[in-house]
Amino acid sequence: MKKTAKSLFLITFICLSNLVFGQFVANYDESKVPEYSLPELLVLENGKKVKTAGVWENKRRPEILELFQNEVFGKVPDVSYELSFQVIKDNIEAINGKAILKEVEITVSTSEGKLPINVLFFIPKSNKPVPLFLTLNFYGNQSIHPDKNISLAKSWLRNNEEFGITENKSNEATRGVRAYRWEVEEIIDNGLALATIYYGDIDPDFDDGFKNGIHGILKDDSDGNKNDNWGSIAAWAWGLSRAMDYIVTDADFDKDKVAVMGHSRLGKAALWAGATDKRFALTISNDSGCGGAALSRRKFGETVWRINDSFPHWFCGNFKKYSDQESNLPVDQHMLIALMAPRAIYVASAEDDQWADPRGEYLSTYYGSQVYKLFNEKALSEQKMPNIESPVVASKVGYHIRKGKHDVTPYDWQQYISFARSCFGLQ
Ligand code: GTR
Repeated sequence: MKKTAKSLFLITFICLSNLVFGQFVANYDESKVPEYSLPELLVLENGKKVKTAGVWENKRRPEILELFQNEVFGKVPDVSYELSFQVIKDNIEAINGKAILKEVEITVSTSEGKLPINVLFFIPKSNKPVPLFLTLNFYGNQSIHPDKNISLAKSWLRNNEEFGITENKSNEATRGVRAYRWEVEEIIDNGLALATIYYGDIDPDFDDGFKNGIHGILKDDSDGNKNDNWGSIAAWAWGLSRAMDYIVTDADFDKDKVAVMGHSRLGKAALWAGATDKRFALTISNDSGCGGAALSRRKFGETVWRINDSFPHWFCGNFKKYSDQESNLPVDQHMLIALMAPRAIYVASAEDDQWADPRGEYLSTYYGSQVYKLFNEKALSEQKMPNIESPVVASKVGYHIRKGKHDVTPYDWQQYISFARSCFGLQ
């Protein structure tokens, strides 16, 4: 065999055996990114070009939203539910007297049962309604800050040796274990509030055939099609909207200035929340990667096959059709970014987080931002990736890539705070 034929044979063999034996080798080589063409953002399904904000809003946006719903994240069941809000803690001095701590229990009730979701707020002392960041967290509200007044998470928690979490339960020792990811004082000092929910309160993050969490009490198979049933990301996004249902009723907050923010899988959820709920004025995706801000067709780092294989419960059944078949996807993630327009969007990556494909995250922000021109707002002008720690901002669209690993750092928060302040007219 010639040398090239031999290496071709070897590559094919490795690829096939990886697929057969379920192993996965991520591509981190830019020269091996397949050629791809993205689905047209500004062309209607009937082939007509989208030239006005009106056609975008009334025709193209609903088309794209429906595609993401049916093929990627899944549909929220069309089942009625009731919400009740109970303020369980209020007016507790926090953050060296600069803020107050409040907790609200949202209860979702359906004919199948009840689900409590606990929302923690840190609110700067102010005599007028304040803007806020609404976020999800990975290890319980008590993990984001050592304040002893924060209620411990009651729902299922992922075991974590480092944090002393065993038997899937929170405990006193988990207070503040993730505090380094949350710039609470900086947020408060800048006149914004912070709200957070433990994501497991909405839907525990493991595959149990959708029996627990909100999936267990809000379900509808009446159309006989299970393939477009909502996955966990759609459930977490739905939970963020229910928190928004409360926020709009509370005079402490300026409901027109709410930013939804999330990291990693919770960044995917924040993006879907921003896309499905126009009450969010700003959406922030921190290192959200595959199924979030990164273009799927690049197959760089984590791919659709890999994410469906590792986390079958995150997306809907239909998304499995696109495992290793990205070019058949009727959407790509630049269209998810575009769904935010003309509201604000900020996407962030980390240099060492190649698994999340920083370049793919930037490119989808760049391509998606083109829709802002229809609203006479600026789009990102450079297709070229910005330099490390040199954020690019085009009025309602922002992006940065920072040094370091997959994480949320003070640098990230500084950019979010400053972008939010500028979007919300605080400077
Ligand atoms: C990884 C997953 C990513 C990202 C991350 C996280 O294992 O492959 O898509 O969501 O988890 O959420 O921390």
